[in-house]
Amino acid sequence: MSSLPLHRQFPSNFVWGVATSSFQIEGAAHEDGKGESIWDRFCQQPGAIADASNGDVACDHFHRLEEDLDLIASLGVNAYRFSIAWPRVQPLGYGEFNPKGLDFYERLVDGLKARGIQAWATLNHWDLPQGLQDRGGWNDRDTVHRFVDYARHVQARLGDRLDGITTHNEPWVVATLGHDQGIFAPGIKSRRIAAQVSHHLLLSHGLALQALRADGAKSQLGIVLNLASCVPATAMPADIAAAKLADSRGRRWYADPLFKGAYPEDVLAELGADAPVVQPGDMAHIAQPMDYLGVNYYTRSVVSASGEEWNAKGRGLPVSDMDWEIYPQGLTDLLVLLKQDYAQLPPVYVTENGGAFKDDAVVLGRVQDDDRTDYLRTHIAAVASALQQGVPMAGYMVWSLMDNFEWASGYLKRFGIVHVDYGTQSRTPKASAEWYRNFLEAWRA
Ligand code: GBH
Repeated sequence: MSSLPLHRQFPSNFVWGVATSSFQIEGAAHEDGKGESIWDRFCQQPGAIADASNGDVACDHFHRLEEDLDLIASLGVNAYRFSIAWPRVQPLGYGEFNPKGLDFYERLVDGLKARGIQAWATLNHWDLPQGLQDRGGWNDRDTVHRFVDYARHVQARLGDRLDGITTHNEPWVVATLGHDQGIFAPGIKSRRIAAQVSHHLLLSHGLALQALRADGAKSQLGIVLNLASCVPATAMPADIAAAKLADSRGRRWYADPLFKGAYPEDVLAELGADAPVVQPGDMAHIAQPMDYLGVNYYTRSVVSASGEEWNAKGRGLPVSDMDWEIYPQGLTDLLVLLKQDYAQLPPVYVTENGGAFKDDAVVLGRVQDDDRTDYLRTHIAAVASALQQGVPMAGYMVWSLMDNFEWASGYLKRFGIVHVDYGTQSRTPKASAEWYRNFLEAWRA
């Protein structure tokens, strides 16, 4: 533990940001030639979204760009992480590009640059064009090549002004929640398809990196993984083995191919005939060197051999409004583990971290979300601790800039450091936003 104040534990070139994604904030679902995404479609499925809502309006960010740019700048961050909606840029995901599609993102990026804020763009934060889903989606190998075309198109227009480009946000979520559990779009329930999808996501990442570099990339290129530290529920050997397998499924299945060019043997064995079809050369494509790794961290994962869910709340442990345990030490443990396991580990950004809390009440113009402030402060301290242990930490971004469409939870869960009143679309920075601003001011001084 360092005795320096927290803000002094980070170097002056550290990247501090807030993050969002296209589907969760933009709205304008049918404007300027935008095509349908698999999330537009999924929201129509009865029972799929807790409050039966959709992304048609969301935070109306598409129409409130200038106001939101000023809001971002007011926080004192030096980076903003957002995503580009593929169906805006190429309505069907194949064929014609929409000439208007990138206008909005160009205004966004130029607005960030004018305010001295780095622009970090994610190409796929889950809103795949429905047109591609109709052709098999990520299960179809052709989608890999369609993604590379789309990535090149974005870079050709914006690449000179993007500080970072992320190929995919959380491929585990797309594969497992979208294609195995079916609780996220496109709502498929097949372990075999999910495994193939994960391979195609990784392959498209590697091929996109190669293509973007061949085109003269000026941005830092990488991927964002959702990672948890996995710990056994007890010291019983069976639980220890179960935790090891859970770590292989969630972390190593993605990070090993990226950094070591191979899928972990234990998961391959578990999948058996459901293992993905891997063509010669695929693994080498996937293992392209990256300029950075993005890590999204929310909670740890406590694993038991019985498969019984770890009920943190029932055990009296602190949880957020998602019922995810609040466990900052897990972030340090995870980052240290990455450094231990991967000799090639590039600079690491925590690209998402934050919590949902019940704070939808604006009282006299204030939202007093002390629970969120505590969450952010303790997790930033966990990053500082990883830095001291030699992990090449380069940045930290809060999820999220503002309350938004929380996927299957609809608008019922609020992750923002800025409150959104969905009736009026008025934005109110919460106490946590003030804390973050003050923290960054101290760090800059
Ligand atoms: C991220 O997903 C997304 O990138 C972002 O769009 C989203 O809004 C944000 O997080 C908040 O959800 O399921 O109880 O076992 C995070 C997805 C969250 C999936 C933690 C795994 C483990 C807890 N991950 N979750 S649990």
